[in-house]
Order: sequence, then structure tokens, then C-alpha cells
Amino acid sequence: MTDGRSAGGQRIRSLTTRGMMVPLKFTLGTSAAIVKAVPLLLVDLLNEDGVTGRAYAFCYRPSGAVAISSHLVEAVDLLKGKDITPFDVTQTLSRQFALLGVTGAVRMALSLLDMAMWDATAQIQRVPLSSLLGSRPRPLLAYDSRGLGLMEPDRLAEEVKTLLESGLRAVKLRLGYPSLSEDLAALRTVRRSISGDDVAIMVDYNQALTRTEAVLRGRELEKEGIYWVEEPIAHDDYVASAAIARELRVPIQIGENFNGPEGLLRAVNARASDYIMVDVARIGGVTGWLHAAGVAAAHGIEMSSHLMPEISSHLLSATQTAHWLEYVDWADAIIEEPLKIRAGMVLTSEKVGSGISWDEAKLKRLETI
Ligand code: SMN
Ligand code: MG
Repeated sequence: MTDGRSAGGQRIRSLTTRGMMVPLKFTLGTSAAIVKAVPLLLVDLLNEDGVTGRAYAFCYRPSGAVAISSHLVEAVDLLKGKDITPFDVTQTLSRQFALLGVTGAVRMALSLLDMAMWDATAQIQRVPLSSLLGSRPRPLLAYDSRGLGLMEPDRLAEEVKTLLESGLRAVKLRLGYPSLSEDLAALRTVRRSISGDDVAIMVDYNQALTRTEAVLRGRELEKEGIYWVEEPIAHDDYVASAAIARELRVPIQIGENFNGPEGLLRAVNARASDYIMVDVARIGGVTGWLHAAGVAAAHGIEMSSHLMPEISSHLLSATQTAHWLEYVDWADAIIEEPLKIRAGMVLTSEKVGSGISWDEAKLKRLETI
């Protein structure tokens, strides 16, 4: 303990945020948007012990990075000089931002602060984040989510072969073409291009369908052997989602838009899906994830991650009902030690903290926001 700080507490000295555009190796056409480059916000939180906690988040749009950064600056001003823990951050700042609304960019800012503080705590304790959480860095079942956007069938056939060179044995295909027959053609093309039947195919509609269309398309798709159908309809229509989950044999997957553990709890209570997937930057960082994982465990529901695999791997390592890690390599363009894949599994970093450190030489090559 230093500076009269309580055990486990930190005093924030300064915050640095940097918005970076990272070009993608595989253009990602989803039913919502065509993504060629991703805006990532990098956070450095220096505390009075001289330890820098780091975190990054995918911000969906460049303006998202600007908004999140602006909320972060204000949040850190409110905390400066105070002896705080991640637990306090969520509690105190949720009250301060309550009238603006702890959702969207605000939720992401608070999640990033929490993630950076946990990273610093794990560094101070000299253990990997997953070990600090009572587990250890584990190899994880993971699917490749880098490609297979909406595109011409010929290109889909080529792309899936390239993706499988990574060694992972599962891929996610984006659907939501204008017609069911086009969705089926895309799925069959991917299936035909994969030798052997041990590769799982997840499909993601990014909220493109109506409830009726979701049941009609789902009934045909499930005959083709898919692993899950993700976000077929508006993400927050839990009543309709529950009806779809009852109608279809194939499991329904939702959750990347859950706002905090409370959002997850509402979906679980509504039986809105068979599986759940959590975005660490929307669920409330490490603290929010732990609460969410408790709900999932109590209900015996398989829980997967959404994007940001570097920190999510630590969290899934400490999740009782851990299911699939969503693997993307977007952060390889900003960090020193990219995640490794061995024998079809993603290896959680064994470095102290979350294992994230910026590669300044790589950052120089990127466009800033
Ligand atoms: C997704 C969300 C945002 C950007 C790219 C892809 C998708 C996923 O919903 O689940 O990966
Ligand atoms: Mg999705």
C-alpha cells in the first residue's frame, strides 16, 4: 500500500485516449453496414503507483470513439485523486451519469475504465487477469469471425478456405440477403467449400428480419446443419425473440447489445434465446461480465463473447458456462503480442494483466480519429 491507499484501491493520475482506424484484412459486409476499417479506442489509465492499466474497445463508428472518449475524460475528472476500485467506478459513475443514461457510449466509457483498472490491479498483483479472477489462462473453443460477410458466392468459397488456414474449426457467416434462397445459396457454398463435416457454421443476421421472416428462414436453414442463428430480429424485442426460439430447433444466440447485466437478466427472464453472448464493453467491463456470468451460471446458459478477444479470453477462462470465443484479429494492428491459435483453440495470454500493450511502431502507420 502506498499514499495511504486502501488495499486494492487505486488513485488515477491521468488518462490518455487514442482513436485509431484499423483496416480489415477481410471486408465485413453485414446486413447493417459494410465494414472495411474499424474504429478502435485505446485507453491508458495511469495511476499513482505508476502502473498503466490498458483497454481498448471497438466503437462501431468513428463518432463513437469521439463520444466515448469525451465521456471518459469527464468520468476520470470525477474520480481523480480518490482512492477507488473498479467496483466503486461502476457504482459511483452509474449514479453520476444516470440522468444522461448509462447506455451506448456512456456504458462503453464506464466499461473501458473498469477494464483498464482491472488490468492495472492484475499487473500490481503480478498475475494474468484470469488468475486474479480465481481461474487461470485457458485454451478456448473459438470461431473465426473475421470474414464471410454478405458477398458473391465465389468469393465466399475462397474466403472460407483462407479463414480455415488459421486452424480454428468454426466460422461465422453473415446472412440477411434480400431472399431466403440467397441466404441458402451462401450457406451451401460455405458448407461445400469446407472439407469434412467437423467445422461448425454460426450464422448472424444482425437484426435484419421480422419475426415471421425469421421463423420462415430459420426452418429452412436449420435443415442444413448450422450451429446457431444470431440476432435474427431487433436485438431488444425479447418477446418476439422468445417466440422464435420456441419455434425453431436450431439455437438462437443474442446478447452483443445487452446493456449491463440487467439487460442480460431481462433477456434470460424472457427466455429470449437459447445461448447468450456478451460484449465486455457493453456489459460493464470485467465487473459487469462477472455479474452476467453469475446469472448465466445460475440458469445453466452457455455464454460466449463478442469481439475484443484479448480480454474476453480471460473472462471466458473464468466463466462457469463458457461457450465460444469470437475470434477476430483486429487488435493485431495495435498490440505487441497478438493472440495465438493452437490446435483449433485460442490461447489466453499468460502475461500479467490482460496481456495488452500497444505497439507504438504499428500505431504510427494507422489513421487517427
Ligand atoms: C458484428 C458486430 C459489429 C461489427 C461487426 C460484426 C457481428 C458479430 O454482429 O457478432 O460479430
Ligand atoms: Mg453478431
